Amino acid sequence: MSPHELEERLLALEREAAEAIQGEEEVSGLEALRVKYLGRKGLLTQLLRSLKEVPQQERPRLGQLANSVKASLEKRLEEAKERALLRERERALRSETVDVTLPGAPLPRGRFHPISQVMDEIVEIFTSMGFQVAEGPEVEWDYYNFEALNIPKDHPARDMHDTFYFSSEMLLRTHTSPVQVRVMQRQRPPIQVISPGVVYRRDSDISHTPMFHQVEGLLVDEGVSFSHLKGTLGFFVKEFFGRGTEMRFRPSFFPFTEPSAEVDIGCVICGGRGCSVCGGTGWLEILGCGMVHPEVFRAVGYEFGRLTGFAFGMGVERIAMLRYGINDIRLFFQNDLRFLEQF
Ligand code: 2NM
Repeated sequence: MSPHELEERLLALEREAAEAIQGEEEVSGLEALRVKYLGRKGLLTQLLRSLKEVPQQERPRLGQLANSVKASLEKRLEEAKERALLRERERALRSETVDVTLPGAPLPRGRFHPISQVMDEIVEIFTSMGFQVAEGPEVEWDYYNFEALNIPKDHPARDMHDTFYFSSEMLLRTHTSPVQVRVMQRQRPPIQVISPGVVYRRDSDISHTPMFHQVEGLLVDEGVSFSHLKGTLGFFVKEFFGRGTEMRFRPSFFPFTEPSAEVDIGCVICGGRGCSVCGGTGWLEILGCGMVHPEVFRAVGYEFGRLTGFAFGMGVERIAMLRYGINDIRLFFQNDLRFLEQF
C-alpha cells in the first residue's frame, strides 16, 4: 500500500467512524462501534498492519496520523457515550415519575363486631355511673353458678338438657352472676360492679344460641332500695334507647332476688301501637332485676342486718336485635360481611 493510499484510508476510516458515532444513540451501540473501529481486531488495527509496507521515512508521519485518528475517535465515543447515558437517565426519570399528589390506595378498615360495640356501649353507660367492671372464669364451679345463688337442686336450669357440664361439679357458666358472687366473697360492701361476658346454655333457635353475651350489675351497701334500682335502670334505658323511651317494671321471679321484676320498654318498632315484634302488646322485655336474696348474702358470708343490694342482668344479643331490628340471632355468628359491614 502506498503512503498516500494509507493516509486516504485512515482519513476515510475517521470520517466513516465519526458519522457512525454521530448516528448512534444507545450506549450498547457505541460500545459495538468502539470494538468495530478501535478494538484489538478492529479496522484501525488492521490498517496499521499496512504501516510496515510503506517506506521507512513515511512511517512516523502516518503513525502519528493513526494515533490522532484513534485519539479523536476515542474522544467522540466518550462524549457520545456520556450524552447517551444522560438521555437514558432522563427517559428513566420520566417513566418512573411518582405523582405524590395522587390519593393513596385505600386500606380495608376493620371494625368491632356489633355485639362488642353494643356491649362496650352498655358498659360505658354503667361505668359513667360509678360501676367497676369485674370479670371471672367461663369454666365455673356448680357452687358459684347455682348453689351460692339459691338455685335449688331440682331447678330446671340445672338439668343436663339446659347446662353444659364437664363433671357433676364443673360446668360452663350459664350467666355472669357467679362473677358477682366471687366479688362479694372477697370484698366488703360498698360494692358497685358490672360483669360483661360470654355465657353458655343448651339452647338453639332463632332467638337462642348456645353461646351468648350478658351484662349483669350488682350494687350492695347500707340502705339500698328498689327505688335506687329503678333510677339506675331508668338512666340506662334513656341513655341507650333514647330520651323518650317508655319503661315499666313487671313482677317476676328469680331464685337469687326478692322481690324480682322484669323491665319492659315501649316497642322500638311500632312505638307502642302493637306489632309482630312486641306480639301486639306494645312492650319489649329487655332485662331482669331485683333485690339480692338474703340466701345469697348468707352464702358469701355477709351478716343479716342493714346491708341490702340490687342486681340486674341483660342479654346483649337480645338488646342488639331490638336496637337494630334484627329478627334472627344467628346472623351475629355467621360472620357474613354483608351483615357485619352494616354496623
Ligand atoms: C338477673 C336478674 C336478677 C343477679 C343477681 C346477682 C347476684 F349475684 F348478685 F346475686 N347477679 N345478677 C341477677 C338478678 C341477674 O338476670 C336476669
